[in-house]
Amino acid sequence: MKGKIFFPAMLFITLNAAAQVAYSPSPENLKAREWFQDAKFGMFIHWGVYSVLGDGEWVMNNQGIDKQTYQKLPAFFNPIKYDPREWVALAKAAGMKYITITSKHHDGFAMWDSKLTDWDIVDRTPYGKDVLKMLADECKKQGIKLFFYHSHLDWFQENYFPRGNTGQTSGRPESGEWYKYLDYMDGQLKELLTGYGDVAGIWFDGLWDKKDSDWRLDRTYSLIHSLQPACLIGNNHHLAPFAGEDFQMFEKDLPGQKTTGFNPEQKLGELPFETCETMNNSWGFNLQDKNYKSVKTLIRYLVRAAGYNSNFLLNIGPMPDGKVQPEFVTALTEIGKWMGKYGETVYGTRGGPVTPRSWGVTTQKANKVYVHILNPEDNNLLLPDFGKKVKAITHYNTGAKMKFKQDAFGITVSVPEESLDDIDTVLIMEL
Ligand code: FHN
Repeated sequence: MKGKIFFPAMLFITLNAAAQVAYSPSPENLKAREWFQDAKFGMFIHWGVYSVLGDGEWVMNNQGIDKQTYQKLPAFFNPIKYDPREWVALAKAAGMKYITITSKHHDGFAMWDSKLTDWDIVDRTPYGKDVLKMLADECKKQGIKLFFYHSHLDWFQENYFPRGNTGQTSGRPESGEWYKYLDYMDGQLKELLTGYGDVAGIWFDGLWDKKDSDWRLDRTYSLIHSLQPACLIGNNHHLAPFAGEDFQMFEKDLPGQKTTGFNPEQKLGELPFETCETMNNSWGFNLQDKNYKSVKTLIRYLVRAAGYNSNFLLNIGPMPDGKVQPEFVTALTEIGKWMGKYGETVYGTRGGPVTPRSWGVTTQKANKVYVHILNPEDNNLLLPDFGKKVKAITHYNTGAKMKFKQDAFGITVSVPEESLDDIDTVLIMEL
């Protein structure tokens, strides 16, 4: 790895120099990327010992809890109602095709039976079971793919030193061996990639905590791809993708939209996209957060994401007893009903020929373009010309033929008031 930094073009980009050099994705990996883009909709799960406090996954940092005190938490984590069958069934009922669960969040706690530490669910909690293994087995049974969210950032390990911008109150000594930490992280990833069946992807997060460090991404990414070539690597570093990554993610934002402040430097790459969002305002279980987004808002986010050629990863933060809060279950079930009806216009599509507009988005599959009108602005909709002859336009719900005209100015289609749907009015344009 070190030798690569002599490459003049890379000298000034520390992280690029550390990424998987000369990465050429395997055929299995390319196939997995296609699958990923077709799948479109996944369930994000933030679950850990922090859930006990009902104050989100950043509670250790935000409440300034030191390591000593935080270690009391696992004793209260006893999710006796955890039933992976229910979780997977819920994801499927919502129309989701994959699950991405936190194997380790920033508190460093391993949600599987790690042999490299006792800071894990089997060694420290009264529950004593490997919840990831249980979930992996169930996903396999129910035919849904599993990704692991894995935090680079670790507020617990002493070797995570020099420390980054967060976790300053954890009470760790002012010393540590950085490369030992990276060895430990790679060792844990190896456990996940060798003991849990096919892992559809690793979703990294937390690199932004120390973005100028030598993260040795080359070694980590190569390890993952050598163990499971089809495993898709994504990294929520909020920058343009590095070599060795297989998809690009956006947090609480559609690709290229820098509305949240998370992604100011983020550039769009060529890889498949995914955007993630919360159902209220929290990732990990938050007892007081009642800011639930409506089903309509969430469906529209999913549709917009598809129009931006992106997947949508929608988060739940299960409760410490292992149940998913009823508000989430209800909303996901409703979304699933909508997907049952409109799935054709989302799954297997790519961003359509008309780029996202204020009125909505387009998606496309073969010779069909799905026009999703989310904010109708007029009774006539003008689509810019995209160089293809339109044969017919029909209303997705009713099958009614829509009046339209195609000329040098584009395609004008009449969308009368009575044809509008409150969530999404979909028209099929046949090319
Ligand atoms: O700090 C995390 C946060 O807890 C959560 O996991 C989200 C999910 O995208 N990502 C991080 C912030 O970028």
